[in-house]
Amino acid sequence: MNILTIPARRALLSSAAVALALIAQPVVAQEKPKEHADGPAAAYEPSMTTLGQIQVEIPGRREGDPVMSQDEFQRGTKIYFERCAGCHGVLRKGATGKPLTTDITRENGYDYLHSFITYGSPAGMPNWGTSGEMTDEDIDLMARYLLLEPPAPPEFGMAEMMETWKVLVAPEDRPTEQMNDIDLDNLMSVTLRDSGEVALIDGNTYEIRAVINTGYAVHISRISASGRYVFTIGRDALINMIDLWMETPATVAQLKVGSEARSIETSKFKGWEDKLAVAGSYWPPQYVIMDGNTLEPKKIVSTRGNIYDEQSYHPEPRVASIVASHYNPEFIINVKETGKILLVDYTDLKNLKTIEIEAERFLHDGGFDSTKRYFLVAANARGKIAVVDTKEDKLTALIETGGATPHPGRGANFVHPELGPVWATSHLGDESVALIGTDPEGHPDQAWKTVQTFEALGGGSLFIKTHPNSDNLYVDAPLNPDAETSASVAVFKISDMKAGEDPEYTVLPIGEWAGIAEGQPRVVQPEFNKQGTEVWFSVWNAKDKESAIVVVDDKTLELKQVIKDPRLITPTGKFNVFNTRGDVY
Ligand code: DHE
Repeated sequence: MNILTIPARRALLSSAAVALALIAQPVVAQEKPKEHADGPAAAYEPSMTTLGQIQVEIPGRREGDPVMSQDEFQRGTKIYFERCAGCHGVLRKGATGKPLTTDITRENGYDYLHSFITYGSPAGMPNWGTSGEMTDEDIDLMARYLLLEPPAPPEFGMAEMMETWKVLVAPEDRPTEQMNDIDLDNLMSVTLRDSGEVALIDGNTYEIRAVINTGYAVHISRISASGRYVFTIGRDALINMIDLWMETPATVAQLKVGSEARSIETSKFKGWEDKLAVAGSYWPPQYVIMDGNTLEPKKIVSTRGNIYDEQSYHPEPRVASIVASHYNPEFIINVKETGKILLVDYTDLKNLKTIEIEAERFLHDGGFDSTKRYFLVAANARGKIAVVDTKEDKLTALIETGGATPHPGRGANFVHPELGPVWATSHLGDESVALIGTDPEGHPDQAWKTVQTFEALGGGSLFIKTHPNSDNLYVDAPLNPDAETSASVAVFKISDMKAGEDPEYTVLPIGEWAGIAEGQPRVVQPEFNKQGTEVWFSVWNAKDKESAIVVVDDKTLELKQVIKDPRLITPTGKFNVFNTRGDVY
């Protein structure tokens, strides 16, 4: 397939064909249970794989409990944490999925549970049995397992953290100036998901300068305000702090902050650059503030508490995205299940001041507007974007995007020719892109509203991106069930956009350009170089198959480079040092 220009609403795949596997949320109304996808899509709902490794005891037997051996219980726990806990919660108290506490499961009984697991439900429960994902034996095991009390995984406090803390190169032994010739601002830190590594790739020469061991299924990289340190976090909650000034960049400190985690950030306010780091965990539900030079844990704060609206207690509210304010010495911490956004003042950890904003449940990912004053975060299972004014420290708006399951990554900021400054998100559950007005001064009528929606390639989009120097908006669709769609990207020309009119888009066959013979690679997460002249895409294949990174010239939309290397195993997120540290997107 060559580059293709398509009028909007004639996408590669009919929007109705999008039934996203494992997006177990009620937002996509469906008549029949969802089918499972395989490969990367199946990995999308949180899978608590690390928790699944923990040894647990069968809680005290009660009368009528099914008989289960310790081995069976251990296996049931592993399956539960890997496949069910993401939606139903570690303690089975419910999240996007229904609660599965024993008062409910015992009332429903073994036969009901068995058939529910086998056939799924229209509300979003996957059909684990009929899809072939679970064997009859496992379904029987899980139906019995759910009749027993859930095990509580261990907490992870200061004592446990201190046991994992390692300073591999002390601050006084680190270089006092940059010891390599890398253009650090244009370096890309690339997640190699299934090998648990990051590749540091030179943005000018496309050369891999280092491959560094990180946590299990490493998730994101964030960069210190100075640009010297890269922080990575694995799903096993292991943080690596990498010093880019060393001759060959390497890990200088490590800390494990829990059993399951997804987010990490560093302090960015003037005077606090590189001073502190913060990480949020899925389990235990908490965040930890660390020394920004050594990762020494300073303060652990639990996020357990009441859901913002119904004010009932939630035992395991996971920490989703975290960003650092540019307007105040604060971390902005998004707590998923309670729907609260915490603005944590990091200037005095002994007398910690936190502003707690009531936002919306199921907060997930988000980014700043172009002025960096407003933070926009998706409450994705609620179809909304919450906007926080980080200067005044209050909720500005809660906006319906009109689409199913907004998933912005950090979003995309640009000036719409007719609507003024906007921030954009794409959606997991359908093909729509929503633009939200972000200029309350210059365009008060458009501010904090969904001012335009239009269609991109198809559902299953995860990330959207542009750059202040670019006239293009890129939208991926890696979780789309259609192979050609999931290997392509839609590009919209910003200067051609008109209010109320669906823009045309160009389709880039990135997967085909990668020239990969085997597998079904998905194209994920556009990321710009520092100058905004090139955009990089991961071509994400299975672990045992070839993957690649494809670099596109932003002006001509032509292929510029295909980066291939046996070390590039399952590349997904890419984090340009300059753009990530400055929140340029
Ligand atoms: Fe992510 C960001 C959670 C699956 C790639 N992901 C985030 C953030 C959270 C999150 C909370 C925001 C971090 C921040 O800004 O501080 N992700 C989760 C999950 O719970 C989920 C759904 C399932 C799981 O078990 O982890 C999940 N994520 C994935 C993937 O399958 C992806 C596509 C591939 C991969 O590498 O695992 C993936 N997530 C990413 C990326 C970002 C991210 C690339 C950062 C985007 C950015 O531009 O900043």
